[in-house]
Amino acid sequence: MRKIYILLPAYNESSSLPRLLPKIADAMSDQDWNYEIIACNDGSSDDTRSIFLQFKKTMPIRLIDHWINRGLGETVRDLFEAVSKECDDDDVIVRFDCDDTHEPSVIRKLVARLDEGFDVVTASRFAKGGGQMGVSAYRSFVSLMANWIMKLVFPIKGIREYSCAYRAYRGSLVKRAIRVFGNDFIQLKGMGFTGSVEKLVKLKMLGARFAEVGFVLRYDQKQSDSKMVTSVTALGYFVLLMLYHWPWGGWRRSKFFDT
Ligand SMILES: Nc1nc2c(ncn2[C@@H]2O[C@H](COP(=O)(O)OP(=O)(O)OP(=O)(O)O)[C@@H](O)[C@H]2O)c(=O)[nH]1
Ligand SMILES: [Mg+2]
Repeated sequence: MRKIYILLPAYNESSSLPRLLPKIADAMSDQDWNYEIIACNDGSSDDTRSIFLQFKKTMPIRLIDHWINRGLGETVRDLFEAVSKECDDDDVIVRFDCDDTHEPSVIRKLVARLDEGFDVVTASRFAKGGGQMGVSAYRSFVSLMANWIMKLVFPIKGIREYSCAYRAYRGSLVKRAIRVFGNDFIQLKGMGFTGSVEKLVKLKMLGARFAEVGFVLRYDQKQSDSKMVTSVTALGYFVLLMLYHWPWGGWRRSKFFDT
């Protein structure tokens, strides 16, 4: 039977996890799927670790521990490495945030779209039925501009949502990405939240087919503090832009279709 792997990067999310984890169990209960959560507690200084261990008694949770905070890039790298070792080609890998702004009920829609023949499906505020709640006008404007610029500089057919990392990936694609890129699947690990766009770019280089489904970002439910350092992430996007478009050997010219 096909398995759904849910990857959760978590840093100081003790206020959100007790609300989020039961929603995952609920979303999975009415599906004919096997599922497993692979969570990485990234050196949290709050109760994140013990909350995962508590829920592990009743839910299929595997916990990876970083004893020091390594940042989102390294955490997501470790999660993808772990899942690529064991997933089958037909399995589905879903990754979303632990801050209770990403509703697990969307997983069903992501998988249905994947089954239409896509390799990566993004939960998108900009697709039909999408939107956001509780986001300030200023933040909405910045996010809209950022996504518009990314569409311009990293055009990917089927993608309008670049900054939201709630996505489903086909198992075969993730295995191939780790085989081809290794540790460089997420090269800009230290550059804030850049890795989530870098992954799209790298998967495009592998010839992946992308699609979106509409989803509503529930920022009104956010309990934990924001961990995004805007300046580092903006710098990361600039570095990614350079690496991709660099005229002498930039990634844009690399093709891995035959690997
Ligand atoms: N492992 C790890 N995860 C992190 C780190 N910082 C943030 N995260 C996780 O990454 C996800 C996204 O972090 P958020 O703070 O929600 O960032 P965001 O969604 O881009 O922006 P905001 O919701 O405004 O904060 C959450 O699941 C966090 O727990 C970190 O240093 N290490
Ligand atoms: Mg968030």
